[in-house]
Amino acid sequence: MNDSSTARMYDLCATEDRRFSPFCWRTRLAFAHKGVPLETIATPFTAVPEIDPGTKRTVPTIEVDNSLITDSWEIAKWLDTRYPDAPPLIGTGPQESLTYFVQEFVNTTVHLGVVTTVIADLHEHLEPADQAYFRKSREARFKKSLEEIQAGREDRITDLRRSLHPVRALVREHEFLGGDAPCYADYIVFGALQWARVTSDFPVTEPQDEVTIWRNRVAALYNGLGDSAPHYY
Ligand SMILES: N[C@@H](CCC(=O)N[C@@H](CS)C(=O)NCC(=O)O)C(=O)O
Repeated sequence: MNDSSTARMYDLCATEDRRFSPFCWRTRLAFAHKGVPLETIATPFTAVPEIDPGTKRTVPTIEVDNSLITDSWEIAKWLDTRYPDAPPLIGTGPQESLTYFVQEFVNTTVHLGVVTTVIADLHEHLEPADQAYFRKSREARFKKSLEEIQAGREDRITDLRRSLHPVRALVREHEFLGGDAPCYADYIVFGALQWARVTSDFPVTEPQDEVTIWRNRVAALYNGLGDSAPHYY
C-alpha cells in the first residue's frame, strides 16, 4: 500500500496511455473539483483483479489513508464528507437524488449508446492480453462479435444524440449542468463522452452541437485535465 498521503487511483489504460474509463474520468474530475491531488496508476483490464486479490474490485478504486475505496459514487460521496469546505460534488437532499438520477440515466441509456458505437475501436487500442479478455467477456455479454455490435452505428448515432437532449436543453441556458459552476453531474456525462473521444475517431456528437461546446468547456477545466489524455476530437 502507498505510504504517501496523496490518494492514488487505479485507472484503466490502453495503448499510448489512453485513459478511457468513463467512471475513472468522473473520479479524476471530482478530485480536481475539490482541489485534492490524485495520482493515477495505469491499470490494464487484466491487472484489475490484482488490485485486491480475492475480491471483485472494479475501477475506479482509490488507495487513501491505507485503505481502498471502490465505486465512483462512493468515492465522490467520500470526497464530499472528507472535504466539506470545498464546493460540493453531490451534496445532500434533492441535489443528491437528482445527481443519482443523472448517474443512472448515463449508466444505462448513454453508456449503452456509446459502447455500441465504439466497442470495436476500443478493442483496437488495447494491448494483446487485454484484447483477448475484452473480446471474450464483451462478446459473451452482448452475444455478438465486437464488430457486429458496432456495425450500423452510422444509422444508430441519431438515437444517441437524441438521448443527450436533456443535457443540450440545460447547457443552452447555463454554462454547466450545475448552473454557473460544474458539479458531479457534469463529470458523469463528460465521462461518457470522453470514453468515446479517447478510443474512437467516430464523433458521438457533432462539432456545432451545444453538447460538444459544453463538453469542451468541461475538458478545459482544471488546466485542461480532460484534454490531457490522448483523444481524437
Ligand atoms: N459502478 C461502478 C462501475 C465501475 C466499472 O464498471 N468499471 C469497469 C471499467 S469502466 C471495470 O472495472 N471493469 C473491469 C472489467 O471489465 O474487468 C462505478 O461507478 O465505479
